Amino acid sequence: MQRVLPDGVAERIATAGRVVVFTGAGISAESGVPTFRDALTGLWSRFDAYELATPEAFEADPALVWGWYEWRRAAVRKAEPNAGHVAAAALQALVPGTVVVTQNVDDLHERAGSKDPVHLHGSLFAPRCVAGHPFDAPSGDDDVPDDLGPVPPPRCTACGALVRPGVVWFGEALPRAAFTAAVEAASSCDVLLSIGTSGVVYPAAELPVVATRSGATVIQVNPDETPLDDICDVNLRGTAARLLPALYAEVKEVTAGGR
Ligand code: BV8
Repeated sequence: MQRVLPDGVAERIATAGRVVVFTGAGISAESGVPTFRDALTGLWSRFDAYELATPEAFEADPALVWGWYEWRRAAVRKAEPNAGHVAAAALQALVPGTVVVTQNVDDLHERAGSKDPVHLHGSLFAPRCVAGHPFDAPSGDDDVPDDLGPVPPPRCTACGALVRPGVVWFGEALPRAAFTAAVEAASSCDVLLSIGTSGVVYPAAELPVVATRSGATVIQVNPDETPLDDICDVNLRGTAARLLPALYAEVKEVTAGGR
């Protein structure tokens, strides 16, 4: 397999006490899950994801926003983890102190075998009512039509309040435990891999900066330039599903004493 890492970097990862695998929408792109900056498709194409993912939008039109999340849930259910997710899970198994920290609300890291990924922005599969009661969404909604439109959200079985997606909307605080764990991991890691994120959404985008300020080696995997390029020690230009397996193979070779 063609080498992708500059000299010494595979050794740095293989011998690291702690590694953070920080991911964004790009790692799920090759699974067919549209990234946040990809224009929305179908009936959603006339909406802006940054506007729909807000408490204001849900307040104004709960059925529109709930319908959008039902559509995304169905798309993720139909998707499969790709070689990028699989390599991240394999790296976690190979290098014990590895933590996966994701901005993604899909469950593809878990389905690829990653242990306890930290979801900074919540999950599509943890709805709760606006009063905070968890809501047990009926599973098996795989037959959701592609042109699914607005769907009135269900009511909480405990208090009757509206049920909302268990995600963090713009203007909302991140779950304290998740963000604290992520900052703690980034400030004490030896290596942080930033995979498929544009680095524009805060406070998540601060994590690579926290890592580099703490002396960690920061490696970016992205086919395009991002605002993180300047703080990264290594910028690997390419897709997650192509580059992460190659990166993993090189680290494995080192741990197997092959280099
Ligand atoms: C808050 C869940 C305050 C919902 C999401 C500082 C400066 C400026 C603005 C702010 C700031 N601090 C706060 C803000 C405001 C705001 C913000 O950051 N705005 C941005 C847009 C300017 N932040 C917030 O509102 C946060 N909350 O600040 O609250 C507060 C504090 C205390 C008390 C009360 C309130 C909340 C932010 C979280 C919002 N929720 N998601 C949902 O999913 O519906 S964010 C959502 O968008 C994703 O989770 C993700 O984080 C982000 C999208 O970014 P990426 O994942 O990077 O994806 P993107 O599409 O942008 O890029 C994809 C990348 O992959 C590209 O680079 C592409 O080249 C690459 N790629 C493509 N294909 C591949 C690939 N890479 C590899 N392989 C491939 N195949």
